[in-house]
Amino acid sequence: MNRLFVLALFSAFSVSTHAKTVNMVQAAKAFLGDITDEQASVAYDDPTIEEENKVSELKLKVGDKIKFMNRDEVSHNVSAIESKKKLFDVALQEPGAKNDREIELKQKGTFEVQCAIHPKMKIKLVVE
Ligand SMILES: [Cu+2]
Repeated sequence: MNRLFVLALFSAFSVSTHAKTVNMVQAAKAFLGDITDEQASVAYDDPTIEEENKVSELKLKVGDKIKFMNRDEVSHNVSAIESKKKLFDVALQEPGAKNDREIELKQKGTFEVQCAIHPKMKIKLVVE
């Protein structure tokens, strides 16, 4: 095996092992980090859960994934845009685990993740 091949193999391996999936839970009309279903079910009545887990900025890499999990009592409609260019569109997502959507990030940039229904739900997403 030549050295370049070994290096290429190593880089491919390290890229795939570093890719991660971040859970974004929609509860109490906010994007919350990795909270349990039990926390999500009471988030609306317990503002401390929202305060402690609210995500307003995310820094990820190309190849990483975001799993949108609607644990709210209402539907959400999440997309990510940069200027007018769309990175992804989760579209209308009803509550429940069966509607979880995993999005792979395929493009670098600084995007705004937002919900079309709830303008206050926003995340600044930086993909490197
Ligand atoms: Cu929403």
